[in-house]
Amino acid sequence: MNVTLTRKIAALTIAASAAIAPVAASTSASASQPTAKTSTFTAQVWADNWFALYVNGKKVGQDSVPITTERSFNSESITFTATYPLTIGIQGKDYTENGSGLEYIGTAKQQIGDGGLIAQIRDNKTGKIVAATNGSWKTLVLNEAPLNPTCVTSSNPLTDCKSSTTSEPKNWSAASYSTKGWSNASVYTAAEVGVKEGYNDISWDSSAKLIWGPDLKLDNSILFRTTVTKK
Ligand SMILES: [Ca+2]
Ligand SMILES: [Ca+2]
Repeated sequence: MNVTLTRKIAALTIAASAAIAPVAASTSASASQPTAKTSTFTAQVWADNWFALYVNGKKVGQDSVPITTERSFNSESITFTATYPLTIGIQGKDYTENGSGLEYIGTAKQQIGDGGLIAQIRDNKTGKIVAATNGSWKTLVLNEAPLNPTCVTSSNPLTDCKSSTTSEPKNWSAASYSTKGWSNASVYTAAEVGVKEGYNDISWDSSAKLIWGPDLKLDNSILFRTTVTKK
C-alpha cells in the first residue's frame, strides 16, 4: 500500500467515526428519557380590561372582548393542553382611548382609568390549582401614560399628556427567555382595583391575588410571567 492510500483510509476512518458518534449519543438520550406527557388545564382569568394568555411560548387564548371596548369587564375560562414545566405568560392591558392614557375624553367623566388582573389555573386531571397570580409573578411594564397625571383636565390630552412605550421583548413568553431585570408584580385588594362584572362569577382560590404593575392607573400594558413545575 502506498503512503497516499494509507492516509486516505485513515482520514475516512476518522470521518466515519465522527459521523457515527453523535447519532449514537442522541439515540441513547431519547431511549433513557420517556416522552413528556401532555396534560389538560383550565385557566380562569378576570382582567380590567383585557388579557392574552401564553403557555410555553404559545398563545392559548385571549379576552373575547376587544381592548377597543371602553367598558370591558368580563371573566374568561380557557382550556388548553401543555407539558410541564409550564411557562405562563399573561399580557394585561388597561383600556385607554388613545396614547394620552385617558378615557371618556371630552366628557364630564374624563379620567385616568385603572387596570388589574387575576388568574388561576387548574390541572384538570387532579382538579388542583397549579398556578395563581401573586406577588411572585414577574412583571414588565410596556406602556405608561400619562407620565404627567395633571394633564387629566386637559381639553387636548393627546397633545398635553406624555407617555412611555417599550416594545415587547422577542419570545418573552418562551421558557428560554429570562425575566432577569423584570420586577415583582404588585398585589392589590378587590376594593383598590374596583372589581366589576365577571369577577364574582368565579370562585377564586385564596392563593389567587389581583396583580398589576406598580401603578394601577398609569401602567396600561404589562407582561406577567411565572413558571410552574409539576407538584
Ligand atoms: Ca380600566
Ligand atoms: Ca390606565
